[in-house]
Order: sequence, then structure tokens, then C-alpha cells
Amino acid sequence: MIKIKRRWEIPECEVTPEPLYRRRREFMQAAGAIGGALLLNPWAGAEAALAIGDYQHKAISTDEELTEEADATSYNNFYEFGTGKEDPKRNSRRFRTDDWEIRVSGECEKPGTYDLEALIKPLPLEERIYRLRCVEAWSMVIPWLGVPLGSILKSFQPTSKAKYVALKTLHDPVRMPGQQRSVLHWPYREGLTIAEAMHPLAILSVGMYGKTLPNQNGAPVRLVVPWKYGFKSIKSIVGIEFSETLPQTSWNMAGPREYGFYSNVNPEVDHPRWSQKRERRIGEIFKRDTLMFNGYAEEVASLYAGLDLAKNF
Ligand SMILES: Nc1nc2c(c(=O)[nH]1)N[C@H]1C(S)=C(S)[C@@H](COP(=O)(O)O)O[C@H]1N2
Ligand SMILES: [Mo]
Repeated sequence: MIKIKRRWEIPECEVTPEPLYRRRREFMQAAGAIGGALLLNPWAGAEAALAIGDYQHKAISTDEELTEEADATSYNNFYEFGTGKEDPKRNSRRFRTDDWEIRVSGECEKPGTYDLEALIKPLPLEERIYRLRCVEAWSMVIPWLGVPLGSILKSFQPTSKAKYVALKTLHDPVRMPGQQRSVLHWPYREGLTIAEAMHPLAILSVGMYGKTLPNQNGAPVRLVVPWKYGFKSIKSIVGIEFSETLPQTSWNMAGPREYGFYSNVNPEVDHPRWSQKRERRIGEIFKRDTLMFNGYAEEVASLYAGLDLAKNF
């Protein structure tokens, strides 16, 4: 067995501002009650580089109450493992993600097939507490562990022709039995403009609640774009392509009138079949008002200056 340094052995108090440190301790303690062994994090090796980062973006971590970890890991959308909310946890139990590779292609100087661990390991792992708001009007607040998507993308040296980034999930109907049914065009595809992809709020996540990402939440690596509807946050990524043209996305292909390319959280623009004005935080009874850009307007509104958001939904 490989000896992995436990997360709680990292002197977090030295790298984490006080309020976050206290919150973190709270959920580490809660998690610890379930069983310390589960807290082993393969990304948290002995190297200093793997300690939680310097929180340069702490201002954008919310201090709202966290969603219960049990809820965040048992009420999921991951159609590769079934379309019911409880399917992903049950059906992804045996999904193996060792030796995960990501194929990088298109408009960049360094295309190729990269080992996930080699890509992520040199970067400091940061903890960001972000809201995730699903298009179905439920939301969660999750402590994600990840690295800025932009840091990874820059290492591939995108060319000036790279206007968009297209991301792809693994396509393997044996390992992902939900792909045996044509509920979506497989593989699951998503995309961002290059400016969105380089925005510091967008992260590639490899963990949550201080642990490795559970399969049902998109192991071993998924996107988190907190100002957009949940379906943009693509899970189990195996492909990154820099492109000059607008990439196709699975939900836009499935329903172009219902799911646009941008899919920014916007209470003013209704989904054709329902209002987007309110949401229910998982674990709460009463609905709350949905905020523009999911509450991240100050950080991201400038990305869309001059764009008609009713047309570019
Ligand atoms: N590959 C893939 N990624 C996906 C999905 C999916 O079905 N397949 N569902 C999306 C949707 S609709 C949402 S709301 C979020 C849910 O993330 P969570 O289960 O971690 O809360 O994942 C998104 N990423
Ligand atoms: Mo969603």
C-alpha cells in the first residue's frame, strides 16, 4: 500500500485564512466521524506543491452554509449512469478511473495525450466553495478542490485561433452503461469561449469536501463553472479541444430552443417550459430568488458586455 499523507497532516492553519480554516475544520470533523480512511486524498502527497493553495481567490468562495455532503453525493445528474437522481451513485460504484488520460487537440502548440496526474500535480490544489445551480431549479453549495482551468489550458499554449474550448466526457458504454441508451448524443460535450475558460472562477475539480471526487460527481476530473447552469459543468473529462468555431454541446443538440451555448444563470430569461426565477437549495424547504450569474455577477458580467442575454441564452 502506498503511504499517502493525510490531508489533516497539512498544517492548514498556516495557509488558510481563519474563517475558511474554521469552516474547513467543521466539515473535516464531520467527515472524520464517518471514517478517517476515506479522507485519504491521492492529490495530497507529501510535496508542498500539493498543499491547499494560497487562496488567492478566497474572495469568491461563498460563506453560505454548505450542502450536506450526503446530499451532494446522492442526488446527482450524470446521465452516463442513468437519468434518475439516485442512479449515478448506485450505478457508478464500480467505475474505475486509474491511469486517466486527457487528449488535447486543436488550436494549440502542445497537443497530445496527457496523464491526468502529471497535469494536475504540479499545480497547487485550491479549495473553493461554490454554488452549483441546476437548470431544474435546485442548487447546492459545495467545497470543491481543484485547480484553475486556465492554468491547465495555458500549459498547452493555445494559438490566436483558439476562440473556444470544447470538452468531452469518456465514451465507453461498457463502463458507462447509461450510454447504451440514446438519451443524449454521446459523448457528453460541453464548451466555453476562451475568455470564459480562462476566467479564474472556472476550475477543474478533482475533489470535494476534502476528498477525492466521488464517481457520481464526475471522477476523476470535472469542470466547475459556477455562474452557469449545472449542465455546463461536464464530468469525467477525457478531451480538451481548442477550436476556432463554436463547439457543439450535448444539451444544445438535444434541445436548441431550451439550452443555449452560454447557459449563464439568469433569472430574467425563462426556460421555455418553466421559470428560472427561483430555486430550492437542497436541504432547505423554501425556495429562494435566483441571482444573476448565480451570484457571481461582479466577477463575470464584464465577459458579456454588449451581449443580448435574452438572445444569447
Ligand atoms: N458527463 C456529464 N456531465 C454532467 C452531466 C451529465 O449527465 N454527464 N450532468 C450535468 C448536470 S445537468 C448537472 S446539474 C451537474 C450535476 O453535478 P453534481 O451531480 O456533481 O451535483 O453535472 C453536469 N455534468
Ligand atoms: Mo442540471
